[in-house]
Formats: sequence, C-alpha cells, structure tokens
Amino acid sequence: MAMLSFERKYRVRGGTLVGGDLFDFWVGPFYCGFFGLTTIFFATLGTVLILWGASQGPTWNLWQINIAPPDLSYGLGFAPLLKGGLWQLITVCALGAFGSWALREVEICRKLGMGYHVPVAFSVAIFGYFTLVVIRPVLMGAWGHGFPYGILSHLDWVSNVGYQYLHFHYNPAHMLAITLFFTTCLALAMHGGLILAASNPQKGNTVRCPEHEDTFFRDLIGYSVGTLGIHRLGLYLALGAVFFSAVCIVISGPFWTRGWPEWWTWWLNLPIWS
Ligand code: 07D
Ligand code: 07D
Ligand code: U10
Repeated sequence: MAMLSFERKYRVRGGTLVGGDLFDFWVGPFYCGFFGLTTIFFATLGTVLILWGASQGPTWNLWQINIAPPDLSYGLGFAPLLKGGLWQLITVCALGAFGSWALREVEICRKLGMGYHVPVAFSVAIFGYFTLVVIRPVLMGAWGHGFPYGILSHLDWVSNVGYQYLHFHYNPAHMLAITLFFTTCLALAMHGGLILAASNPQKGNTVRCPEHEDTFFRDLIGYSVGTLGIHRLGLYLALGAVFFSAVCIVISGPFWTRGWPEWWTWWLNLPIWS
C-alpha cells in the first residue's frame, strides 16, 4: 500500500495514554497527542532558558555558549538563577521533553499495534543522561557534579572528569561500554552490507532471499544468527553499550575515588601469585 494511503487508513482514534480523544490529531506528518504538547512545551521553554542564559553570558559564539551547573557549595539545594539555577531548570525541561518524547512514541506504538521496542530503547538513552545529571550528582551530594550545557564545555567536563580518575580507559565498565559501541558499528556495517548486497542487485541480476544471507555467513564463519536475530543482537548491543556507559560513570566517584589503574591491583593481589 502506498505510504500516503496507508497513513490515511491507520490514522484512527485510540491508543492514547492521557487526554482521550482531545489531542488525538495530526499536524502535517506529525502525530500530536498530549505528550506532543508537553514535548513542545518543555523543549521550547528549555531552549528559551538556554537563549536567555546565553544573553546574560560573555558570548554568542555557538560553540562557547555555556550554562554551568551550580557550585559544589550549593550541595543538593536550589541555586540562584545565574549561579546554576538556570542549569537546574533546563535539566527539568530536558527530562520533561525526553520523557514526553518517549511517551509519545508509546502512544504511536499503541495506535499501530506494535511492540514498545523503540520507546524502550530511547528510555535507555534517557537513563544515560539521567545518570549523568541526577543519579551521580545525588550520590555525590551536589548538583555541581552534573555536566555543563555547552558544546565545548561539555567536552571539557568529560576530559576533566576522566583525568580526575587518572586514566579513565582503565575503568572496566568503560572498557565494556566501548567494546559494545565498537561491536554495534561492526554489526551495523555487516548487516547494512549484507542487505544491500542481497536485495539491491546490479541491473540484470535478481534479488536474493534470506536463505542467501544465511548461507553467506554459514559459508564464511559456520553460523548465521538469522534475519530476525541480527536485529535483536543490534538492539542488545546498542542498549548494552549505553547501560555500561551509565555504570562506568556512576561508579566513578560514588564507588571508586582513586585512579582507575589502581583498581586493577586486585589482580596482583590474587593469592595464586604468592
Ligand atoms: C546524530 C542524532 C542527532 C542529534 C544531534 C545533537 C544539541 C545540543 C545545545 C548549543 C548522535 C543535537 C545537539 C541539541 C545543542 C546547545 C546548548 C546523535 C545523532 C546532532 N551530548 N559528546 C556531541 C549531546 C554527553 C561527547 C555532539 C547531548 C555526555 C563527546 C553534540 C547530550 C558525554 C563528543 C552532542 C550529550 C558526552 C560529544 C554530537 C545529552 C558522554 C563529541 C552528538 C543530552 C555521553 C561530539 C562538540 C551526536 C562533538 C559530541 C550533544 C551528553 C561526550 C553537540 C544532546 C556528557 C566526547 N555531543 N556528551 O551526534 O562533536 O550524537 O562535540 O546528554 O566529540 Mg555530547
Ligand atoms: C548520555 C546521550 C543521551 C541523549 C538523549 C537525547 C536531544 C534532542 C534534537 C536533533 C550515553 C538528547 C536529545 C537534545 C536533539 C534534535 C532535533 C548517551 C547520552 C537522552 N571514551 N568517558 C563515555 C569512549 C575517554 C569519560 C561513554 C571512547 C578518555 C567520562 C562511552 C574513548 C576520558 C565519561 C565512551 C573514550 C574519558 C565517558 C559515552 C576513546 C577523557 C562519561 C557514551 C576511544 C580524558 C561517559 C554515561 C554514552 C559515560 C563516557 C567512549 C575516552 C572520560 C562509552 C570510545 C580516556 C568522564 N566514554 N573517556 O554514555 O559513560 O552515551 O556517560 O578514547 O561520563 Mg569515555
Ligand atoms: C529506521 C528504520 C527503518 C526505516 C526508517 C528508520 C530506524 C525499517 C522504514 C528511521 C531512520 C531515518 C529516517 C534515518 C535518519 C535518522 C537519523 C540520522 C537519526 C537522527 C534524526 C534527526 C537528526 C532528525 C531529528 C528531527 C526531529 C526530532 C523532528 C523535529 C520535530 C518537532 C520538534 C515536531 C515534533 C512534533 C510534536 C512534538 C507534536 C506535534 C506538534 C506540532 C507539529 C507543533 C504544532 C504545535 C501545536 C499544534 C500545539 C501548540 C503548542 C503549544 C500549545 C505549546 C506551546 C508552548 C510554548 C512554551 C510556546 O529502521 O527501516 O524505514 O525510516
């Protein structure tokens, strides 16, 4: 069915979590819903606050705009607007917008009678952000441990926090996360390559079917994970990468305060060496 006539057919009432039929409409290609409005509200307010913060700061250079979290001395309390309070409000708006977007995805899944895999996946990204700006700062006792909102300043934060633990590459959860990120790229490259090779043939050749795809990998490595399996694997790899990212940062500070290279002394201390 052509896309435009399919859209007309599925654009029916129902599936909403909140608001019943009230916000159950489309604007151009976009589904609205209650959570569409809350997304627009939080995203607009957050952007306006960033722009206002920028107007109070020293620069309009896009790369250098910086909305910093409060000083550590404010602990877990509220800070004055220009001393980190703005960062706190923007964090609330960001979480409101990301959460609304995930719930809007849920409503669209319900309308279409599909599984919730996409909103679940996006929720793991939100969990990564939530870990950085809420869980770890709360565990360490100050909002000042959150990362600053700015293109270059957030990179400075990552570098500084990395060196606080001497050599962040020795963080075992960081190793797992990086390995999972690299494996995700490998899996996507193999899958994209295989699908294009089989289903987008040169002129004059015929389209190959999934049996060809299975056979390619059985010939090459003796096993094929299968056409559904590769998508499941891709999802698990990507979600695992972000999950271990959250773990690697939440253990840095709350659970391990020394340099990460030192953590590995457990290996030298194993009784088998003595
Ligand atoms: C391609 C989907 C599109 C999304 C895009 C991002 C904004 C920010 C805000 C001016 C893959 C839109 C950007 C809305 C504008 C202001 C105030 C997604 C795609 C194109 N980072 N990070 C970037 C964010 C963190 C790190 C780029 C966000 C952590 C490093 C972009 C968050 C740590 C590098 C960006 C976030 C960290 C970057 C490209 C939130 C660990 C780079 C992102 C909400 C995770 C790279 C100059 C991209 C770069 C980069 C956005 C969090 C590390 C500006 C929104 C604190 C090391 N980050 N980041 O393509 O070039 O994502 O930086 O958590 O090298 Mg970052
Ligand atoms: C948090 C993004 C969430 C995004 C959301 C959506 C919008 C809308 C709108 C486009 C998690 C936002 C949407 C704003 C946009 C429109 C219209 C994703 C998030 C909700 N590191 N490191 C990681 C590597 C080093 C350090 C993670 C590699 C050094 C610290 C990942 C290397 C030191 C932290 C990773 C390397 C260091 C990390 C990031 C190599 C610095 C973290 C991925 C090759 C000297 C961070 C949870 C991630 C983390 C993190 C990779 C090097 C420090 C595994 C490959 C040695 C302090 N590093 N790193 O988390 O775990 O995505 O965050 O050298 O905090 Mg590292
Ligand atoms: C995949 C796939 C597959 C496909 C695919 C894809 C994965 C099986 C079949 C998809 C993949 C791609 C298309 C590839 C490219 C994608 C990427 C590289 C990922 C990154 C993507 C981007 C960078 C694009 C980002 C763009 C976005 C997020 C869209 C931005 C749009 C909006 C912000 C509007 C959102 C709409 C909302 C929230 C609801 C509706 C609302 C409106 C339209 C606005 C109008 C407003 C109102 C009616 C209400 C008024 C507002 C009010 C009252 C509030 C006011 C408040 C104030 C404070 C003012 O596997 O194969 O193929 O394609």
